Amino acid sequence: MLLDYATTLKEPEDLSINPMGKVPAICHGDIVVTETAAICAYLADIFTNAGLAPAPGSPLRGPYYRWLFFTAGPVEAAVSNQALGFVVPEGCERMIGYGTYEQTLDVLEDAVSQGEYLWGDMFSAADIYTGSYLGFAMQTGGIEKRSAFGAY
Ligand SMILES: N[C@@H](CCC(=O)N[C@@H](CS)C(=O)NCC(=O)O)C(=O)O
Repeated sequence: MLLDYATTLKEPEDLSINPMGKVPAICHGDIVVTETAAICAYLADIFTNAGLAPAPGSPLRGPYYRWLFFTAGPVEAAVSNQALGFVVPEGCERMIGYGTYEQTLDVLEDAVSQGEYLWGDMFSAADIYTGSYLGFAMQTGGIEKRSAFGAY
């Protein structure tokens, strides 16, 4: 079924799945999951055969969560605000979770420059999410095309 942002996605049936009236959202049996990063993490944990997440309790969960949440939080907010022309006023960087747009992109650039994937040799759901976000944002002009982002 095709949903339209302005109409069908805002109808009660869909709002009962995601009260934000936004996509993506999944229903897996009785479980509803919204938020792209949460969906990636949830599916990686359910479909363990895909090998997209380190095992629960593994020390690699640290960097895995770190970069999933970094993209979902600071990166998304910084890029959206930048696209809307909002610049964090000087001196207010401490009040904002992402500090500044430049700082957030610098940290992300460093993270994707460390190896083939976000943490070492393992491709994970964090790469799916961050890679997709970077690809989309570079395509739409939300993020400047730094060479490290392109290579990643
Ligand atoms: N925080 C949400 C944001 C999702 C989001 O921004 N969805 C947009 C499309 S990319 C949307 O559904 N917009 C439709 C609307 O708000 O009417 C996530 O990470 O999944």
